[in-house]
Amino acid sequence: MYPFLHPDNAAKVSIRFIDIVNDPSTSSNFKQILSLCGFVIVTDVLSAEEIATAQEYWAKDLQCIMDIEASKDKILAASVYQDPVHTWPSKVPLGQPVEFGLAQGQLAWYIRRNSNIRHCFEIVHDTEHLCVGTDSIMFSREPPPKLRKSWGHVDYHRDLIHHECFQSIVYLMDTEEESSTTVVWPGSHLSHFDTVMEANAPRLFSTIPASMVPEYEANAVRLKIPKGAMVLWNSKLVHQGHNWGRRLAVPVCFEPSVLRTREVLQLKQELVENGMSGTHWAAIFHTHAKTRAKGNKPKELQRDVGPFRLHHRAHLHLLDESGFLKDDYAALL
Ligand SMILES: O=C(O)CCC(=O)C(=O)O
Repeated sequence: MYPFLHPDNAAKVSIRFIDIVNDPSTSSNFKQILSLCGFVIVTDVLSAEEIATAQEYWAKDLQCIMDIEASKDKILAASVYQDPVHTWPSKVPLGQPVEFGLAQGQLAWYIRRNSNIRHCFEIVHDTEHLCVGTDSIMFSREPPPKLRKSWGHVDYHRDLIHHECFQSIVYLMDTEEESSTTVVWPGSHLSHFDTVMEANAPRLFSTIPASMVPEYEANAVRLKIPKGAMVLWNSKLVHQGHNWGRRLAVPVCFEPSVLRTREVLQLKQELVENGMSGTHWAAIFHTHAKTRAKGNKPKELQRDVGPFRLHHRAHLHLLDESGFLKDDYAALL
C-alpha cells in the first residue's frame, strides 16, 4: 500500500487555479513544478456548484442507461435509480473503460468543456488551439476483492511519439484513506524514463521492468486530491491507479490541434459517435486493448449486467436527428 504524499510535500506541488490566472509568477511556478516533479495538483479548478452539477450529470448518465422494467431485480433497479451515484451496486460493473456510451456521456463532455481545465492545458502547451481526448470515466464505490499488484507505467513511448504529452484527472469526490486515487513516482519522468523505454518494445503503455519495482514501491506515493481539483502529469512520469474504494473522476487531456491530423480527427469523431472510449491521447488516435478487440464499436446495444439490464445510450445526447455528431462537439475533437 503506497503512503499518501506527506501534506508538507503535497502543499509544495499544489496550486490554486485562481492564483494561476491572477499571478503570472504562479503560472510560471505551475510549469516549473510540472517540469521538476512531473506532476502538479491544481485545486479549485471547479467551483462547489460545478462539482454538484457534474455529479448530477453522472446521475443522469447512469439513469439513462438503466432499464428498470427489463431488469431481473426491478425493485433494486428502481431504488438505485433514485440516487445511482451513491448506491450503484458493485455487482453491476460498468467496464474498464466504461461501456454503455458513458465515456461520451453528459458528465464527460461537461468536464471536457470546462474553460478552467482547458486553461491549465493552454498554459502547459502555450497555445489556445487545443483538441481534447475521449477517455473513460473513473467510478468506483467499494474496494475490489483484491488489490491489484503494482502496475507502475508510463503512457508514452519515445519511438512512437516525439512531442510532450500531459494528462490529467479531475476529481469530483474527495480522496480519503479508503478511496481510489492516483499514485505517482515524483521526478521519475527525468530519472527513470530512459530505463523504462529501454525495457519496452514500442507501445504507448510501457510498464516498468521487474528490476525497478522495489525502487518504485519505495518511492511512489498516493495523492490526496480534494474534489474540484485536478492532478496533471507528464505522460513520461511513472504512475498507476490505486483502485481501492470510492472515486468519481474524469481523465482529461488536451493537446495542440496542430499535432492532430484530419485522419485522426475523423477516427475520433467516429469513436465518439459510437459512444466508445479512447485512451487519454487527444492528438493521436488510440483506444484501450479491450475496445480495439471490439473493432472500436459497441458489441451489444443492451446487456444484462448482474441484476440490471443496461443500454448503450449515454452518448446519444451528442448526436443530431440524423445520428451524426453535433458540430459543436465535433469541433472540440
Ligand atoms: O487511476 C488513476 O488514477 C491513474 C490511471 C492511469 O494510470 C492512467 O490514466 O494512465
